Amino acid sequence: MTLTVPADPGPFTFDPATTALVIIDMQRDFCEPGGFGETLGNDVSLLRTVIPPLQEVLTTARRLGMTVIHTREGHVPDLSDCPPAKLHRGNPTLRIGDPGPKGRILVRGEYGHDIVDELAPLPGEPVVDKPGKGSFHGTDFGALLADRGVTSLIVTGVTTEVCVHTTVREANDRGYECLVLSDCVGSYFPEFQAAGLAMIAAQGGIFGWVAPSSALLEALTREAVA
Ligand code: C5J
Repeated sequence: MTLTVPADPGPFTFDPATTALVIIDMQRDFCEPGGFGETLGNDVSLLRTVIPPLQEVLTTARRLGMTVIHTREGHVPDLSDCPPAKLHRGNPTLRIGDPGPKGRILVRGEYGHDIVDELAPLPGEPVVDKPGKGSFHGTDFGALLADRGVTSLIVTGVTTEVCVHTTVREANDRGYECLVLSDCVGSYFPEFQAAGLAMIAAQGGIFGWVAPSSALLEALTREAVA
């Protein structure tokens, strides 16, 4: 079954049976006050705007039995998987591993590291813990996709220009077709949001396709009715 979504730079065609909804790093550490994002001086409310449309996409994907994969950026408690360059870079109020209001910043197992309640994974939905910005680096993400016969990705989450972009670039190089949902990805910087989306679809879709979630939902709803 092939579905078509009107997208930029042109129609995105996919088969829901071989497509995964990928939800990148919708963690309290990025989306709620007191986490990693806020320690870097960011306004986390900008990221929270993606939660309602993403909830709708997630509900529909689950109803249709599509593969859903969540990711979380973070580090093991002894920080042995955190390169010094990442640990010491910038001037945050709290560094990775420091105790914060939601537990140790960006450390696996801590409350702040986990996914926001609104998008909590269901039992059986894979959660990929990644030490870097990309979802393939240092993880079993590629193997999970291969095991499930996935060839296309619908990419959502935060932040557009960092972990979403890195994942889409990694996926593109590995031959996956990626549709990025413009209202289901978010940035602390409106200008990066606009540029990040434009860069994906530019040059005939150099990294993939971009469409609003309404366009995907329309295609999936037609599938559910058919
Ligand atoms: C960042 C991410 N921005 N998930 N991580 O550090 O995009």
